[in-house]
Amino acid sequence: MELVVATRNKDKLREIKALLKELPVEIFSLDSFKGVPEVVEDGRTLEDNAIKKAVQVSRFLKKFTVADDSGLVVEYLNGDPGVCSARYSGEGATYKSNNEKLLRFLKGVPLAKRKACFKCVIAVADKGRVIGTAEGVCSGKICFTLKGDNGFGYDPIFIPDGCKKTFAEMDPARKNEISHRNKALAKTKKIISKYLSLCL
Ligand code: ITT
Repeated sequence: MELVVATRNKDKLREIKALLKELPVEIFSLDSFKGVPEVVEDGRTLEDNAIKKAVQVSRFLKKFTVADDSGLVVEYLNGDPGVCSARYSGEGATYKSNNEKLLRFLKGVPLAKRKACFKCVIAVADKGRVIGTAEGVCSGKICFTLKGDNGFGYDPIFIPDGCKKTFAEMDPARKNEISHRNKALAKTKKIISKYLSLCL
């Protein structure tokens, strides 16, 4: 069976493929198809955007689709960057410019006030219809400088609770064991299994 992951983010796709490796599905990203219209991520929440991506792509490609919308929620910044995580530092934002902006905004803030969490919402859709959504959260704090070369996005500045290393300093398999994406995908697998057995 084929499963489309409605993303062009290769880092995200790598993690999703690793986390779904035991499912009997062949995974494709949007890069495998020509002419898929860009989905405007203008929702107010991660869930809005995940649903919008999954529904539009599954309708266009007529294929079973999952979409991941995720972000970093920083308590001291009233929840920013949140749903705007990808474009936090504006037009042409990069992982580096986003991390630098965040650290600048937290300059002088002590560790006890640097609480944050990653949130991941996955939406599952088939032929333009939502089958279900699943959320995963990983809590931690923002450190003071970028550390580590693994992972992507905000991984170099995020230390999960109970850990001493940032996500970017960890082995990728360790991040996958405890991440927001793992938690959301564990629930997603149940949604997919249930739906597929109903469709058999
Ligand atoms: P698609 O919409 O094509 O899937 P995107 O990069 O635009 O790709 P999002 O809209 O979900 O994805 O934006 C999420 C941003 O949050 C992403 O670009 C990263 O900067 C950050 N992010 C998401 N998951 C992350 C993770 O596991 N570790 C670090 N940063 C992450």
